[in-house]
Amino acid sequence: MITMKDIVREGHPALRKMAEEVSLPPSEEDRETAEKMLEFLKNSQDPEIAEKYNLRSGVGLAAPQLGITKRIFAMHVTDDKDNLYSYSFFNPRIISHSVEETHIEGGEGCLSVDREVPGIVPRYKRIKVEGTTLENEKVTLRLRGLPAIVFQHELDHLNGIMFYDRIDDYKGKFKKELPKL
Ligand code: NB4
Ligand code: NI
Repeated sequence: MITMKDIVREGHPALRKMAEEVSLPPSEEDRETAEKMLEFLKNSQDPEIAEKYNLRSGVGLAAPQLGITKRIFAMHVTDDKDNLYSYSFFNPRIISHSVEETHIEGGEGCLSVDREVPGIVPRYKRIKVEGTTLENEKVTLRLRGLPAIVFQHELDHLNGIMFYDRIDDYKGKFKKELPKL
């Protein structure tokens, strides 16, 4: 199983690379990676398992965070109506997005960042996305609110972007505009 020691931290080059497309249908190895990533998220949200293995809780995890620079990420998160969005995606992308933006009130954190970085991270409020699932099915989803934010945070990892690159008043060398389609 994946634990915190498998997750690379800031400074690891994988976090700043553009991840490679996964060839489809996914290889057994890529499917196992994707499956383990989703399992990590479930474990991290289970109080007993999280305590036993010292897992920080997560709603998303991207392959570059395991040092694997491939376009794979997992999300396991519920929206405000308690709908569960539990997926591992290969080659996920945003098809279209709202003009309207949103953000998490208290800012974002990252399992690859062992410090708190205060500041608002602007995200699109609504996105239409597609990706290939563990079952090798191409799916299209409309996401809003937290699931949309999680998808954008994970997609950023596949493009070498860290959440603090997008903080309004952050003046680092990696400061990013939201992606133009
Ligand atoms: C990814 C998220 C950071 C902001 C918002 C939130 C948590 C992460 C990072 C957007 C994406 C991981 C991946 C949480 C969390 C709410 C739901 C259900 C019950 C506990 C769980 C806690 F853990 N971020 N952590 N950070 N990342 N909400 N929740 N709760 O997931 O670095 O790239 O179990
Ligand atoms: Ni992250």
